[in-house]
Amino acid sequence: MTRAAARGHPLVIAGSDPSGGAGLQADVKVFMRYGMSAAAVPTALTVQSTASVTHVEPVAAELVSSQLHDVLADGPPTVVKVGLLPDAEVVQAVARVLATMLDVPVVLDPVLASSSGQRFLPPAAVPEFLRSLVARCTLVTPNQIEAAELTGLTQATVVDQPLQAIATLLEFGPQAVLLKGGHGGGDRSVDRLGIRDPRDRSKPRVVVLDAERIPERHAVHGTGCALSSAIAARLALGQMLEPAVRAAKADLTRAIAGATRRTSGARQLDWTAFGA
Ligand code: PXL
Repeated sequence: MTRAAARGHPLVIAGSDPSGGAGLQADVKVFMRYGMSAAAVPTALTVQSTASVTHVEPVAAELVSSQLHDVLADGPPTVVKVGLLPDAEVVQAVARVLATMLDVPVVLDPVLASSSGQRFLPPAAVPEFLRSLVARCTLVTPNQIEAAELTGLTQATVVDQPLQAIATLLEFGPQAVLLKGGHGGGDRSVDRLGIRDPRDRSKPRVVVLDAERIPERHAVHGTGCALSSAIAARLALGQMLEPAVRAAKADLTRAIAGATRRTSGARQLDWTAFGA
């Protein structure tokens, strides 16, 4: 494998998951599988097992800013992946730094709450999140629940009219939206990638990414974190958005199929499925 430094310098800005299945720890592992050593700035410490999150402790916005400042003193990253952000102040701190490097691709996984129900970003911070962060991203990767909260549409509308949800999200300013259908029903896992048309803002190009749903007897932890990091890693390798998303989704499907379980909690992804 090529030496990590030659393959890019990713920056991850995300919450710590000490169980190792999601968050910052998952992101760093995924980047490593693509041959990249990621810089990693924690935005929050969580207390959790693989089964549930019991506490979220925000990192003070000034401390997030100073970590970013010192990490970036070594030069700009080749790609940025943003995950959990715990409050409006941290959202602003991250947005301020990203505004200084507008040519760097940013993949944002809008983790508003954990699947076990623990709130991460307070509802009152969502308008700031949309205005200063979603607006600046290359790609935003909501699931249906997150898309409903970000757009103000009902979840039923997001499920029945995904193109409306994608168009509404694109109006906030990102270049592309990956609306994930993984938490829905049925025997297929259908994601939709909506890409802004620079010539006609009202008509995004939408690609349907259809994969077989792998029967899940137990939840898998960290799928959204791993998918967004895999896409970001592929962008850092110079792949175009659509092939990067297609290949990352195929990687994730294999990682879910190979997931393992130590106790009664959620399974961990098969990290070896990632890599290019
Ligand atoms: O999977 C979403 C997620 C992201 N980041 C952290 C998490 C979780 C889910 O538990 O703990 C830190």
